[in-house]
Amino acid sequence: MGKLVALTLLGLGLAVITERFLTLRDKVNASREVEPVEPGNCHIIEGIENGSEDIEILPSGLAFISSGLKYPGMPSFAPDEPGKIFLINLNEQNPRAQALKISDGFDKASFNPHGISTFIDKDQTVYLYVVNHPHMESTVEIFKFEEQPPSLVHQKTIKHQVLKRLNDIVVVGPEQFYATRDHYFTNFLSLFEILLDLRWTYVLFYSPQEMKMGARGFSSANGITVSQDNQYVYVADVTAKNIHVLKRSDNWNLTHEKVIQLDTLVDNLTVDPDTGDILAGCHPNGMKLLFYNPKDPPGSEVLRIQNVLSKNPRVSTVYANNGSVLQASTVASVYHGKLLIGTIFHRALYCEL
Ligand SMILES: *[C@@H]1O[C@H](CO)[C@@H](O)[C@H](O)[C@H]1NC(C)=O
Ligand SMILES: *[C@@H]1O[C@H](CO)[C@@H](O)[C@H](O)[C@H]1NC(C)=O
Ligand SMILES: *[C@@H]1O[C@H](CO)[C@@H](O)[C@H](O)[C@H]1NC(C)=O
Ligand SMILES: *[C@@H]1O[C@H](CO)[C@@H](O)[C@H](O)[C@H]1NC(C)=O
Ligand SMILES: CC(=O)N[C@H]1CO[C@H](CO)[C@@H](O)[C@@H]1O
Repeated sequence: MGKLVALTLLGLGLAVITERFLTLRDKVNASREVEPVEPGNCHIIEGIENGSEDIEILPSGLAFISSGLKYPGMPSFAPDEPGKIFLINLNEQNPRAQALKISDGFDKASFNPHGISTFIDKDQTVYLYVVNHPHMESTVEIFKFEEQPPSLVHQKTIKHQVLKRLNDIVVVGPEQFYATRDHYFTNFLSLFEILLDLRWTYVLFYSPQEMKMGARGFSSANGITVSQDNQYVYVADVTAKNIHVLKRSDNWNLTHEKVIQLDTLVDNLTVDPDTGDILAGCHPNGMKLLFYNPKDPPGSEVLRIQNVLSKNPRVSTVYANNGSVLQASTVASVYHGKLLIGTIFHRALYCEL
């Protein structure tokens, strides 16, 4: 009798896992070849070949790009080189990338930059916050940006047991930020986490005085950004293929407002400073990303979401490519009619809109 129960349970367990696996396969296999879309004058940015994972553009038109991410399960073309932060001036006719000099004061050899965010203080000093994964841990590094000569001066490492397995960050005040925790486990176990659809990942709020849960219930919380008026937080749930719109309260708590469902794996988000639209860097075909084949590479897709807070937000494609030009886009950021598109491990693209 006991054996029968055990067998039944085993059978049920296997059925659940099989069903979840099929769901997962559908989830990551967007089973969609992208039709090419190009907004106009686009070209590859010289000097970036090994990733442009996240992009932050300052109001002055200077852009920071994090490069060289080593992330479990993702390809890397430069697995033995430390990561870099590039600087690009979008006011130039033909912008070129320049790797920023980084001061001593932290372990540069294990620099593995992921999500980035900037903070400008009252004196117009620019600080760059970087989610770093030295030896696959998670820290937040704070740098001061010096314009002449362009360099990053390390100020501080924030390391806390709450700040584990971080993905992206959005700074909302001095040493105050929201961060996404994208998974709990490493490699093998994280597959079960996704298979069982645990939705354990979350957004947290961090400040030196207080740390708290911002919002939970994401399959895999990834990119994060805030609306122009600072009242809403937008979170990309990559495996659920959607964007969560969360309302911020005065004490930094977040409440779910709505979900914008898309048909693509949504990676990182930015807001168009001229219109307030969300720009989303997406992966149209997850399988090609997980099983990388240079002959049939993963493509790129950038979506624009207009009227985010309305009943019917409008979704349009800004850029799409099958990987022949740009592989595995993660993020897109605009600055007065100019568009920069970043990728996990590939190149970076500049377009005029
Ligand atoms: C993914 O989708 C494509 C196109 O529909 C299909 O040919 C392929 O078999 C799918 N792959 C998997 C692993 O399901
Ligand atoms: C990219 O990585 C390869 C392999 O490590 C290296 O040869 C190349 O110089 C790197 N390119 C850039 C622009 O850093
Ligand atoms: C909001 O945050 C406070 C702490 O700052 C917490 O005690 C409270 O439970 C939170 N409220 C909600 C609705 O999450
Ligand atoms: C991608 O598109 C280019 C041109 O649009 C085409 O030449 C190439 O064969 C396509 N590659 C794949 C793998 O479909
Ligand atoms: C800034 C940011 O969210 N970066 C993420 C963009 O998403 C890629 C892929 O999941 C992540 O690798 C980085 O997560």
